[in-house]
Amino acid sequence: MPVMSGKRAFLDLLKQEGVGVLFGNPGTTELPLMDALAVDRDLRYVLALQEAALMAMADGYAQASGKLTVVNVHVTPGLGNAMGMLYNAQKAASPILITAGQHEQTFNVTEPILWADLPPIARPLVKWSGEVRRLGDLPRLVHRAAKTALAPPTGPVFLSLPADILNAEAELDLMAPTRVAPRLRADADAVAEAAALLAKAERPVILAGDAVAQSRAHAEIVRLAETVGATVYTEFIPNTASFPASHPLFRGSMVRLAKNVRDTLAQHDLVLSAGADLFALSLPSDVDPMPPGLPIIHLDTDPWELGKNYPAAVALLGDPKATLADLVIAVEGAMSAGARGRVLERVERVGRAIAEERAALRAKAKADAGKTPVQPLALFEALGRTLPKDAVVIEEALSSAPGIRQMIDSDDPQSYFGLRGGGIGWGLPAAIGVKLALPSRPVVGLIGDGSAMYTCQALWTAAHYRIPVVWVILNNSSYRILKQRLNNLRGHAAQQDVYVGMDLVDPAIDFVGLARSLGVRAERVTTVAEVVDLVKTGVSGEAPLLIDVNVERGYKPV
Ligand SMILES: Cc1ncc(C[n+]2csc(CCOP(=O)(O)OP(=O)(O)O)c2C)c(N)n1
Repeated sequence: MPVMSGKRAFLDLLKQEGVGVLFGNPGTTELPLMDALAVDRDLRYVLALQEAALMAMADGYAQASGKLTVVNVHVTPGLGNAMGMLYNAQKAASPILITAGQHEQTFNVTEPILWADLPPIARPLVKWSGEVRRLGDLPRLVHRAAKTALAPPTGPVFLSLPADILNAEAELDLMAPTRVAPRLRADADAVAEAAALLAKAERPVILAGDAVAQSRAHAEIVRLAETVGATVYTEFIPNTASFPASHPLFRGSMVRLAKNVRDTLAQHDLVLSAGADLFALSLPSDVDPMPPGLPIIHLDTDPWELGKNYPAAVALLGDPKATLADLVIAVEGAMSAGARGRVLERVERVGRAIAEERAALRAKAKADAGKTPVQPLALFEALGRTLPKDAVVIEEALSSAPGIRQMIDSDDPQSYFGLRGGGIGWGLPAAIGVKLALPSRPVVGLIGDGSAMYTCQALWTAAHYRIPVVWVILNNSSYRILKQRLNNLRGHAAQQDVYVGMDLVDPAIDFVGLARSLGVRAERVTTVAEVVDLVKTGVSGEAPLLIDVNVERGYKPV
């Protein structure tokens, strides 16, 4: 066995695990790694200037690539800064290995500066959290962490790397990676039960969750929707492209309020949740979003999610791609000739209703195209016609988002990524990670001005490495969604028309100045046509571009 240093072994272990990019922000405890990187020719180190930006960048990369993604941060404050975005990564089930440098183990008894016991800090937000205590354990623990992050249900893991481990040398067996084959098929009897329910349903609805896009199961879920004549929605929190947006049975996302969800679901006699969240709403309500007595077929990769909030008539533990394929075959076998005829009629009727709804939305968007400030729906409609077919949209548009899924066709599983966890500041850096993972595809981030300010340091990373992302900042000079919600409460704020802490004015944030100071080309515009022109140049360019657009700021119901 060769004698190796811990720092060299760590980099070699990452390469064994197929890692090509290391997202990091260094400090003294990471200096051994930075030293090893000085003579490494294979790993690309991507520096971000704040750990929240770093973590969201890594999350974008992990989600878009589906690969193990590695982050390195600096002791307690570095991990602390990353935690908000780690929460988002956990909700997105992103396979990320977060590592942090730690002081030398013999030094920690004195409680040096920046020190705290790291694994317990990360633990609530990861699948597994540990620290390397002996150099001989490093290979086993790195492989365990990687295997765990990638095993279904995927998710982040944490490993603390004390400096003495990285600096020590020993004879080391680097061992080898393990991969858990992900295509778990749900129990065959349960699939047959689910098929029997689907075959009889007269008004089925499918909720397509992130897990569908993650398992690249578009063909299978489309086939199932067509086989049973189901209306399809994505789950309520912004999510990935879990169903092709231009498909005639795709109705978009439901409005994320309990009453709306209930009113929508009440029109159906069976719900199939394919990896969707039942229900991750953001406001409590006296109305239960699930209509009583509506039978649920619940498919997920995570047993924790199955029946978590609502009893499932059938709970299917399995991978969507493998299980939906089985379900299609079982439903086809279980359906009577009469039911098949009714499905054809239903596909026609549901498809027509959805097409009419979209046409009306498009007409509204077109009618608003010349308005100033820019109406977000009009902007999305124009972008939908402009963006190349292979464009990838990263969305953190909050109050501006309604209609986005209907106006922009995101038809493949890597074409759209939305903020999963609700911790804003994710989208701007995530777009950089997505572009690094999918370099040949145009990447456009649609980001609220408030959200952009949480992690705007990421602009420097894009400029430094010349990563050609286009961001459109939907600038309403406010936390508009909070104003809308406070107005809706009809309390003092609504009566007095006073919204404390929600206006981003005085001074107005100069996004153009901010971006240019960090090396990113930027323009401020006021019309849809100007945005479209700039996006066209941006997506074919070699450098990042930020477009600051003045959008609708009204917050009262119209
Ligand atoms: C990390 C974090 N801090 C605060 C919030 C609360 N919050 C939710 S939306 C929002 C404002 C978003 O503003 P912007 O991005 O401009 O979108 P808009 O509401 O104007 O559409 C805030 C502060 C949050 N969700 N996450």
